[in-house]
Amino acid sequence: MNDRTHQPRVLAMIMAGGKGERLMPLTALRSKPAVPFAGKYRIVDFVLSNCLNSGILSMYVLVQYRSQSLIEHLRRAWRFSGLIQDTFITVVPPQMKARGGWYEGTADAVYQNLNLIRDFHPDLVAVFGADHVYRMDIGQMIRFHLDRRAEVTVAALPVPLHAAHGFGIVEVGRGRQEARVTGFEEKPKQPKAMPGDPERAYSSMGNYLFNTDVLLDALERDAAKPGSHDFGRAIIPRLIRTHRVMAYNFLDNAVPGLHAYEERGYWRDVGTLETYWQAHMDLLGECPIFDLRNTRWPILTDKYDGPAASLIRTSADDTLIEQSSRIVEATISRSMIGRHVTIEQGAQIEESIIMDGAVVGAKARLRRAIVDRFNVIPAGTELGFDAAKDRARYHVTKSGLVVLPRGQRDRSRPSH
Ligand code: ADQ
Repeated sequence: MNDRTHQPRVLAMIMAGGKGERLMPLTALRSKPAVPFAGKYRIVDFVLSNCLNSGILSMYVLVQYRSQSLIEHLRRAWRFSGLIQDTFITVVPPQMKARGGWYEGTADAVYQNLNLIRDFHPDLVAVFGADHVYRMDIGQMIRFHLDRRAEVTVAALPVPLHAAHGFGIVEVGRGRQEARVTGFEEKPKQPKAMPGDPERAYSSMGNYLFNTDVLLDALERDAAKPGSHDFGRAIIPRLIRTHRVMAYNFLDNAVPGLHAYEERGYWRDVGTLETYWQAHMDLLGECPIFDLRNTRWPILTDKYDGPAASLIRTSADDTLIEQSSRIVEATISRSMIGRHVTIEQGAQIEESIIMDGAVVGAKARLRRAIVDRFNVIPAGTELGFDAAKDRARYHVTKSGLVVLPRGQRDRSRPSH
């Protein structure tokens, strides 16, 4: 501990190498943490903002697949002045140290960078994913970790049983053993419900706090073993047998400035196109489930100096519109319109996500569409009205969301 302040010295290792295959085609050219969200943000901005707002200012971001877009975003948006010692966000590319290839799982990604942890001398290492949309005061998890004399803490929350097979499922003790992790199973085929709550399972958020010595030792041992080198599959299940591993209930987290109408403990896995779209819908309405207008817990991203959006003879209801967009004689409802979007005369847009630089041609009709950046939709196009027709030409999800890939940037327009 730092003797002067008694504050633990915390280093964040942000795992941002996820492929995000279920988000295709949005992840055709970029990793999942680099996928745009809510207009100007990228998914990675949520974990980085949560760290920053929680006073964690030393962060390594571990990248892997298709990392160019992510690296460019971090360079533009997340430059630190370096005026204060040990404040940094540094991208760590795959090191190929231990073996010749890519990282073999999340634990391997951290293992191959153990020198960075040793050099920093942290008391605690926060190993966090970069794939979620959420708002979390990590300081509260740290206090929990210290109060409970935990050696490892796993952030967890109840999720509906039908979705739980996609998560690490946590079992905790009762009575005096409350919050102590007694079982952990990564993505079980038949997840167990929580005691007293048959509808939900207690799931790991993929965010962990480790005492540094425990992490170093666990990763060294793991590296010597065959099999998967993964926090969820190997490290956590092993550590619960030998160490004091606690589960921090995210629903106890209280973030400053939360509006009364918001969902307490908002956390969304945006790993599929359906959940990605749904998380955008959560931002809408008079009382959104997740309201980005929170000045006490801002979600930060790159600055953009474009002019205000202009709406000309347009009806836009329950819609978020970013800077520099120009919309003429259109009808828009329940949608997210990114920066520098052009929407032409007579277009109709409903429950859709239109990303930066896209063009929606005159009289086009879009319903439940996700349009990636710079895509140009010709005049008169209809999306979301005839599933069979859509399927013949576009990527369409089970529930009928139509997803258009990124187009090429028009060089006469800004890159943001
Ligand atoms: P998943 O998200 O399915 O489950 P994984 O694909 O390993 O697990 O990704 C975890 C994080 O690491 C993501 O942020 C991803 O971007 C990143 N990542 C993946 N491979 C990486 C690599 N090689 N290098 C760097 N970063 C990498 C995890 C846990 C579950 C938990 C869910 C919650 O394993 O127990 O329930 O998160 O969503």
